[in-house]
Amino acid sequence: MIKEIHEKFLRVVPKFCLGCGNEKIVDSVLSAINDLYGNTDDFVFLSGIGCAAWIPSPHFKADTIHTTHGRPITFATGVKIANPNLKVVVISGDGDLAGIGGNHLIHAARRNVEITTICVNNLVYGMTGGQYSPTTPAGAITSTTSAGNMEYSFDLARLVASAGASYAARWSTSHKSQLENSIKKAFEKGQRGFAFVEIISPCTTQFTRRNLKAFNLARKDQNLGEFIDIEREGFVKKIWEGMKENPSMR
Ligand SMILES: Cc1ncc(C[n+]2csc(CCOP(=O)(O)OP(=O)(O)O)c2C)c(N)n1
Ligand code: SF4
Ligand SMILES: [Mg+2]
Repeated sequence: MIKEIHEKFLRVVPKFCLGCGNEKIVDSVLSAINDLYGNTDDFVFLSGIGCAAWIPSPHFKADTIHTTHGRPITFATGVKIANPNLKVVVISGDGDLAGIGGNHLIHAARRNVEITTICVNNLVYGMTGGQYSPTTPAGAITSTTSAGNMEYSFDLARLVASAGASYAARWSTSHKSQLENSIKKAFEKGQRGFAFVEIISPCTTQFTRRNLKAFNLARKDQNLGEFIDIEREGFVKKIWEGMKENPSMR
């Protein structure tokens, strides 16, 4: 089945480092789309910069926008405002979405912008050499924390839930069926509000080999599951309703 899904949805078969979870995430996202919709006709995928940002672009045979570092949510908000009928999906990394783009993440959640965001949390800046990120567990060894990370990490799914999102969940790449169900839910919820799925997928090249202990600690600290699932009026819907009632808003 996955072979047919690859033929149907991929321009090129992804090649990440050996053991990298990004290939599993490609499969989970595409399987969820295939089950729910059978095609990507109404989708626009946006990503920032980093290994995770390569998941949709250039791989997906679909409309994709590879944006600048930290900014995919801002572009996604613009796309959704321009055409609210589209399914707008951001797929990017922890550094991109919670480091340089952290402010956009919390404000999109606060505004309840109708987009789906999938954050691949590999616990470091993978692409640029394994520097520590805002989600690196305390004590972890990275290329910039050789004596152990002195900082505490964000609990991303809870952060986004408390900022105002309609949906927030966290799974790991080892939880295939729960992850795919959450992605499906986030596609549907993302048409009515801000929907967020964090995927724990430690960078095998830059993180796991140095940090088996810290990774196990991180797993114990950060529970998996759904952290919020509510209905609130979305930002883009309000903008379009406002424009109908008050044409001077246009
Ligand atoms: C403005 C800007 N600053 C820094 C960089 C360098 N840079 C590229 S990717 C990246 C980190 C990406 O980390 P993450 O989003 O976690 O993606 P990963 O590679 O770990 O999947 C950085 C700092 C850049 N491209 N642009
Ligand atoms: S550097 Fe890390 S995140 Fe990037 S492809 Fe390799 S294993 Fe995956
Ligand atoms: Mg990362």
